[in-house]
Amino acid sequence: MNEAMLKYVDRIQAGLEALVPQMEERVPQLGEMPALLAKSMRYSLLAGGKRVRPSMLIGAVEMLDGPMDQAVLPACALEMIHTYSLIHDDLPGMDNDSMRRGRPTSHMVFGEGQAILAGDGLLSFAFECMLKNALHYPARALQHLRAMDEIARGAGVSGMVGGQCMDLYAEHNEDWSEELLTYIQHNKTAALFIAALRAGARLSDADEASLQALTEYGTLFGRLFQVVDDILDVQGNADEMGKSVGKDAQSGKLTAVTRYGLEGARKEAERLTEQAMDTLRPFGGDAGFFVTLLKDMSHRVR
Ligand code: GRG
Repeated sequence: MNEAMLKYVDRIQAGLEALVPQMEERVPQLGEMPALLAKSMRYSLLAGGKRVRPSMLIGAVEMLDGPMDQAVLPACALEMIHTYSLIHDDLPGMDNDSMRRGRPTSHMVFGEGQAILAGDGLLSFAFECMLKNALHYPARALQHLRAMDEIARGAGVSGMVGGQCMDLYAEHNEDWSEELLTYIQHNKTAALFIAALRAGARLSDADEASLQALTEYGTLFGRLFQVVDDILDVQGNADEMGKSVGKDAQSGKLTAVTRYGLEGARKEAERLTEQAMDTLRPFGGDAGFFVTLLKDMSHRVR
């Protein structure tokens, strides 16, 4: 993990700890979250993910001279949404995985029903926390609502949920077009990175040109992230990745590797890296964090 990211991750970790605290196990009072739900939410949330998406949100705010103190909560909320997506993605009805973030998956520990609820809980709690935060800054409520709008759309039906829908669809259909693969990469994976960057830009009152450049970076970075994940599914190590590998071809998934082969996917990763680097030009030396993030990502498959 690079140095700037470590600095962000400390704040994110502290924010998450405070938002979903450990609770005493007893029958909950009216209006209280059950300790069991807090436990299953914390189990996945604090299992040591890389925190790339929330770091990107805070990184965008820092690059654009926005209010860093107001960015931590939306960043934590974004990580809750990402964690919910991982819990649901691992369920028997989706990818049916038993390991995630180096631990048994939520449904292996808490059972399928409680795992579904841990995901539902994280998704709804993320919006509850962001709304509370927006109300805490009445003079800047519009910026917070705009940031929430970016996150809601990135996570939703025309974003991540839409991408996951087409990912599952492709497992049972022969229509493996380039267009479908791009849709899946863009929506299932890139949409949350784009949302992180655009939410950071909204909190910072960024101009249209910066929003556009960050959208392009998020799109290319997110597609690269997915292609790297596809390559590592073939050549990666389960211990290092904290999840099972070698499942994509077996379960008939449409990925850069199953569509173009390993060499084709590597070339695609190089192309996406170069294009993403170009999108950072308007930010000059201020974009150091995003340059490093991109280099770290592309080096994972070199
Ligand atoms: C269930 C609505 C819904 C969506 C699921 C996130 C997702 C969409 C699917 C995960 C499948 C997958 C392996 C995608 C590859 C890209 C990805 C999102 C990897 C996991 O993200 P990391 O590497 O994970 O940032 P950590 O644990 O570090 O946060």
